[in-house]
Amino acid sequence: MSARKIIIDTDPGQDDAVAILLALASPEEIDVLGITAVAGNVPLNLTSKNARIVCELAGKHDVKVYEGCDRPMGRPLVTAEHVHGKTGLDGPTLPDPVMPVQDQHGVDYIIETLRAHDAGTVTLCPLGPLTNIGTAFTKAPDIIEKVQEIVLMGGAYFEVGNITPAAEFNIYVDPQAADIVFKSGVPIVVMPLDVTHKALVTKPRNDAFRALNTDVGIAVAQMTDFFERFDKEKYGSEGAPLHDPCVTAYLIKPELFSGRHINVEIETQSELTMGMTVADWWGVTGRDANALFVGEVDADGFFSLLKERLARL
Ligand SMILES: [Ca+2]
Repeated sequence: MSARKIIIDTDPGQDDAVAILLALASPEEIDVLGITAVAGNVPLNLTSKNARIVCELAGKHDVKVYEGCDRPMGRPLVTAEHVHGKTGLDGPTLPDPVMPVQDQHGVDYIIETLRAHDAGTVTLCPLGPLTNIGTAFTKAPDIIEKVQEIVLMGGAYFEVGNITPAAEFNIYVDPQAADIVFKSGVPIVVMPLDVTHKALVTKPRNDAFRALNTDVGIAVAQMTDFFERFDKEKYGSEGAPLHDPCVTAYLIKPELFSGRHINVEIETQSELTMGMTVADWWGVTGRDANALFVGEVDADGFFSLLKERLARL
């Protein structure tokens, strides 16, 4: 089987960084056509810079990184420096990138790439707010039917919210874009907090990254050390959840994950519950399923995959 062609749409973010590293370490399964940065965890100038820092950390200087939207489709930008630090990639000290940003706008890159490929041959992997994807679908509706699948990190049902009591960060930041994506008809796989909160970097798992004793292994251990402080304090859990790598791990080993095909709709009206993923987990609405909403992960399998692949870089 040939490698699956993907575009990673991202707002790094320490967990985005690990997701990108996992993809770049797995060329047999994943062909990263390009990376589009979006404003989210931190503003666009930093997510774009961080995406390039991560490519260079992986030794992949030839990956093309594009800057997409610098703010949500219809709301002011909300960021999350309280989780990820001022740079978005706090933890390790990594050199500024020398790779350039591509001239083309990230949204135009997504449109052009999908138009240039046969229908059903490119997968979109959003790891941040869905602004770039929602904007591309609005600007060029002809590309929607060309997308093979969208595998995204966002939302929650049982875990409800992390940025508000009702909403997960990525969906909350741009609910309008998320609504467009979930109504697009494209097959969607969702990695909500329900599953990412089961992918915890415990002390032994962090030690295993560090023990790789490579630049990548040490940087990943330092990144997870950094945002673990926040999560331990907030949730009292035994380690930080590795949200975004669930997306790229799914592309490599989908058998590590399980969930339900259900209807998911996005709250775009109520300020109280703005960005909530209204997930019909119990099948009470009769509305058509539009997403595979993942609930379980084999965490040991997930971390052994990560360790094995990161060791290659
Ligand atoms: Ca992210």
